Amino acid sequence: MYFLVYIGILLYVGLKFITSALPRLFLVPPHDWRDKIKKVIEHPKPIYLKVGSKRSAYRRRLVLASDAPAYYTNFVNNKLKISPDDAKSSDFEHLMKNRDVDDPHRRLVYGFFHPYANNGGGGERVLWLAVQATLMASDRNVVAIYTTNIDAQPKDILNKVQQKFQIEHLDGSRIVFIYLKKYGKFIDADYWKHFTILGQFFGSVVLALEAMYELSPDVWVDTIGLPASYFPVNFILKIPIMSYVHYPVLQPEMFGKLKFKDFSFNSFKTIKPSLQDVKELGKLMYWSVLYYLYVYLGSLVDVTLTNGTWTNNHMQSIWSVNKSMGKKVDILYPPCGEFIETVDLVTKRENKMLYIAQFRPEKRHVLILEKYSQFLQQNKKVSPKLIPSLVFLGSCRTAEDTATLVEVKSLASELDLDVEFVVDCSYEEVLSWLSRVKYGLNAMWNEHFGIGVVEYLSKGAVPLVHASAGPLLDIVTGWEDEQNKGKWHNNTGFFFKDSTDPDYKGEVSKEGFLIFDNESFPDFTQLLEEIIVKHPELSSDENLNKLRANGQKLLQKFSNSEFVEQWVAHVGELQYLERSYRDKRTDIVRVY
Ligand SMILES: *[C@@H]1O[C@H](CO)[C@@H](O)[C@H](O)[C@H]1NC(C)=O
Ligand SMILES: *[C@@H]1O[C@H](CO)[C@@H](O)[C@H](O)[C@H]1NC(C)=O
Ligand SMILES: *[C@@H]1O[C@H](CO)[C@@H](O)[C@H](O)[C@H]1NC(C)=O
Ligand SMILES: CC(=O)N[C@H]1CO[C@H](CO)[C@@H](O)[C@@H]1O
Repeated sequence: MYFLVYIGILLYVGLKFITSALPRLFLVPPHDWRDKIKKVIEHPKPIYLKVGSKRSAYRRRLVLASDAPAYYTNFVNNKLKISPDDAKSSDFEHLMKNRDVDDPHRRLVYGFFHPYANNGGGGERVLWLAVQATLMASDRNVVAIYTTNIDAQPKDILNKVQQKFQIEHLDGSRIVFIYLKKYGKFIDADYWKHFTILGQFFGSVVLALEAMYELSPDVWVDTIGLPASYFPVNFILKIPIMSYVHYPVLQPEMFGKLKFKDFSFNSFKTIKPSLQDVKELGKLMYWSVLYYLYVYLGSLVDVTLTNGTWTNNHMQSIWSVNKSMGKKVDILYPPCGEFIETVDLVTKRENKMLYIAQFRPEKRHVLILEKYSQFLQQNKKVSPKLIPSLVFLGSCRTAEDTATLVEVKSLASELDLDVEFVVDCSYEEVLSWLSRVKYGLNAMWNEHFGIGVVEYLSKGAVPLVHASAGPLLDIVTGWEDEQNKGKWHNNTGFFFKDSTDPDYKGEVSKEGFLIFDNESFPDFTQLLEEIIVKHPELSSDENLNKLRANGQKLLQKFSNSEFVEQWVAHVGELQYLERSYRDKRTDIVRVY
C-alpha cells in the first residue's frame, strides 16, 4: 500500500520536474543574466560567460539578439563568448530585452535536427534547400543545424553545400551550427546489434535532449526521420514540429508477415507451446509496441510533408490525420534541380530505347530482354528500321551488380539480341544519350520514385515505363487530359505491366500474354506491338514530339523553385502555429 503511495509521489514529482523545471532549465536564464552579460562585455579582456547548466537559455538570448547569430556555434568548445561586434553594438542590450509574442522584432529559431548534415545525399539536398527557403521567408528567421559531424567546420559544410548542390546565396550569418558531441553514436544503426529500431528511438530522445541543452529552438524541423525526437521536444518545449518524411520508419507490411501468419493462441492452450511459438509471439509484441509508439509520435507532429505519393499514402494511413486539429500530411516533392524547357524537337533522334538503371535484379533488365525478344519473334515481317533497339546504361557499384550485369549480357547473347551496354559512364555521356534517343525505359515494379524517369522527361526521351508507384502516380501523370486518365498511353508517355508483377491479378492467355484491352495495361511485348505495328501513328515523330512537349510541362513540380515556394508557405504556417502555442502558455516561459 505504502509502496504505491511512494510510486505515486515519485511519478508526480517526476512529471512536475519534466513539465516545469526542464522548460525553465532550457529556456529561462537566471534573474541576473543581464548583469552577467554586461560584466563580460565591459571586461577589458575577452572572457567566457559563466552560464552553469543554463547554456541553452543564455545562447538563445545571444542568438536572438545578435546581428550574426552564427558566431554562437559550439564548434570549438561548448563555452559561450560574446561576439566582439555584438559587444560593441549599442543596442545589443536593448535587443536582449524580454520578447513577448507581440513584439514585431521577435526572431524565431528553426531547429533542423539532421545529425548527418554534412553528407551529400538526396536527404541533405532537401535539408539545405529547406534551410535556404526558411531564411528567405523572413529576415527574422534564424536556423540552427543540429549535427553530429563534429569534424566539419561550419564554413566547410557551407562550402560543400554550395559545391555539391549549387545552393548559392545562403545567408551563413543566420545559420548556427550546434555540434552534438556526446550521444551521436546512439542513433547509429550499427551501435544496436539487437532491437535496432528501439535503440535508435532511445538514441534520438537522448540526442534531441543534448540538442535542446545547447540551444532550444522555437520550431523543430526533422528532415532526416528520427521521430522519437518529437517526444522530448513536445513534452518539454511545447513548440510546433514539422517532419519531412522520405520513408516511413515502420510500416505494417514490415511485420505483416508475422501478424497474418495464422498465429493461433491455441498453441498456448496446449500444455507446452513450442519455443518457435513463444518467439513468434514475442516478435509480434515487439513490433506492435514499436508501431503504436510510432503512431503516437506522429500525433505530435503539426505539419508532415512527404516526398511523394507512395510515402504520402503510407503516412496518411499510419499517422492518422486529425483534420479538426489542423494537422496535415502533404506531398512536397524533393527538389530535383531547375528545368528549363530546352528539348530540341527538330533534330531527328536515334530509334533507341534507353534504360538507365543500376544493374540490379529488381530493375528487371531480364524482363525487358525476354519481352523484347518475344516481340521480335512475333513480328518478323516488320521492317527492322521501325523497331527501336535497346541500350542499357548503368553503374556497377557492388560485386552483385557486376554479377547481374554478366547475367544480363549472357541472356542478351543467348536470345541473340543486339543490346548496347554502357557501364559506369560520366554524367556528360548520360546527358548526351538522353538527348539522342527516342525512348526512356523503366521496368521496376513499385519504384518509389524514379529520378531517372524525371530525367527522361526533362531531356525528351519519351517514357515507356512500368505502371506502378512513382512513374505512374508522381511523374508521367499526363498533362491536363482527362480523356486519357488511367490509360496505358498518355499524352506524355506509355505504360506497361507484367503478369510477373507481385500484385498482378489480371488474366493471362495460354501463350502467356496479358489479356489486355485499352482500359488496362499491356505487357511490354504488347506495348511495342501497339505503338509500332498496330498504331504506328503513336510512334510517329509528330506524336512523340507532342508527348515531349507535354512532358516538359510536368517537370515544374520537381523543381527547386517550386520546392522553395512551397516550403516558404509552410514556414508561414509554422510561424502562426508557434505564436498560438506560445500564446497558450501561462508560465514565465511565454516570454522566453
Ligand atoms: C523518397 O525517399 C525514398 C527514400 O529515400 C526514396 O526511395 C524515394 O525515391 C523518394 N521519393 C521521391 C519522390 O523522391
Ligand atoms: C481530433 O481532435 C479533436 C480536438 O482535439 C478531438 O476532439 C477529436 O476527438 C479528434 N479526433 C480523432 C479522430 O482523433
Ligand atoms: C480501344 O478500343 C476501342 C474499342 O474497343 C478501339 O476502337 C480502339 O482502337 C482502341 N484503341 C487503342 C489505342 O487500342
Ligand atoms: C496511366 C496514367 O498515368 N494516366 C494518366 C494520364 O493523364 C492523366 C491526366 O492527364 C492522369 O490523371 C492519368 O493518371
